[in-house]
Amino acid sequence: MAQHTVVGSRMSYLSLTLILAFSQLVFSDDKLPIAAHTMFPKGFMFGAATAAYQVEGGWNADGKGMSVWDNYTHEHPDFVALNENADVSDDSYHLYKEDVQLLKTIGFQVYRFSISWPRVLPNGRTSYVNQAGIDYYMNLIDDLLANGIEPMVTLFHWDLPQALEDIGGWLNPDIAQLFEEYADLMFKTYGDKVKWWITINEPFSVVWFYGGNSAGAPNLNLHGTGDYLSGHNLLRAHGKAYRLYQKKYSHQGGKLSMAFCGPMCQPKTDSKDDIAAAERCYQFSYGWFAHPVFRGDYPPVMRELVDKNSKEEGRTVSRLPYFTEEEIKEINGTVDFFGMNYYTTNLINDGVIGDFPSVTRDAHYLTSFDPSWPSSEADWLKIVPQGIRLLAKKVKEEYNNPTLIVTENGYPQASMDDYERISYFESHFSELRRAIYEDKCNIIGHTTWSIIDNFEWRKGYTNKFGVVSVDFNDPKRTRTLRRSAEWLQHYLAMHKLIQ
Ligand code: GBH
Repeated sequence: MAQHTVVGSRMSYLSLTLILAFSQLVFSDDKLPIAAHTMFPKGFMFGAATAAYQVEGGWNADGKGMSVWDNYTHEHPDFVALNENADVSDDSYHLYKEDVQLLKTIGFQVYRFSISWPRVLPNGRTSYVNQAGIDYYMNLIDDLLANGIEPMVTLFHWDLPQALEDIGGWLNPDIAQLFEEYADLMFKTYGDKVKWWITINEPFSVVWFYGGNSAGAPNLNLHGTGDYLSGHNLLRAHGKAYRLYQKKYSHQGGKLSMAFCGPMCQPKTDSKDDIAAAERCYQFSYGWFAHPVFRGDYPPVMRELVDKNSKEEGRTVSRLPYFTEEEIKEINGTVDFFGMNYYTTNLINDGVIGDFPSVTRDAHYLTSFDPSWPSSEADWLKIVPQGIRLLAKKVKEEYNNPTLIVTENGYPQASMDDYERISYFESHFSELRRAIYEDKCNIIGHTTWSIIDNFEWRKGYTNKFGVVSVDFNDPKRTRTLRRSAEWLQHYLAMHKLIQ
């Protein structure tokens, strides 16, 4: 691993730190003038995030089973930019200790990573456990703890066991029980050491893998049906895993959530129609999954629109499944905090495109970007820092100010001198502090996406989200700190001074 020392500006950073830390101490929270809002509150957790399929490699090592991504990228190489796959990727399966040292060097306190379901359960079921897979995550967790870093574990970040996809994957109602059994094994095995759990990463992304726009494996494109069905079972699975934890593992004292996602939806104009369209956009993305777990059942506007359209299409059964009363209760109240992924914002106006049936048509809105928003190396990601504050405020209002952790936030830039990424984090941190101090949102942490460059799904290795770069042509997968990693190192050192 490349060694990096931060030189030169250390003294000036230190004096700045003392001034900032002092200003934090002399003003009480309420009185704090905006100019002094330069630091996060004491105890705020900073971390970094990855996901198993994106970093691990070792796709068939030591008894691991196939995931849908292994299968799909092998069967359809052209699905991914430059025909890449993540058979090796960062090789974190073998190099995880380097990742832990990077986290430590930069000063992160939390590492959010995911468990590959088929690595621990090659067939997806608990009837056969792959001990080597169990050991891998135990070693990673132990190494994190030995280095003073807290693990935050995602159970499902898109790499479903192919064996379960073969019986319908998230479309098969049995998946809820199978997920519960997998979660049970994970809580039992790692729960003494892991206190932060994310059951499902971005359910709102997963539904597109079943319902359209060719976003990812298994790429079924069942527009307007597969999306709602998979979403339904994702919620049922989450609910069961949470209730199981409550029943069997509450003595472990962990906190559970999902990582909700969208883009943030901002009305294009202040017309009534566009404001209502932006609200529909929110309820059909973040709200789709947050409403059932924070308030019970689907957002009323989703229920109404999908039922209405289904009927108009001559269907006797709504494309959006119904929960039983029992399920509504089982799923409601199953999060201990709001895991919030935020990258960007879309402008939303009233209107409709595409063919029925589809989520996009049901939600009845059009998206665009404000031309003043700076672009990035990913076409979907414009820089809109105020969006993270507006979203946090929306979450506060919708769900009675829940504890909130930004579970993903990051920027793609390949250059080693990645000043735009620094500016992205600087501006998003600043907006987050305003959400905390001015809007009184209960935000307690932030995990940066990502610690290292990794397999960016359909974009392969062409979008680089790491604050640390990885040389994918080097068999050793040499990791090198970018400028942003050095900037974070200073920033986190300052933050530690007020702890
Ligand atoms: C997150 O999704 C994921 O959790 C993470 O695994 C990923 O690496 C990270 O973002 C960075 O992308 O290619 O135009 O069809 C964020 C939500 C939804 C953003 C799908 C990209 C694809 C847009 N993502 N979207 S496009």
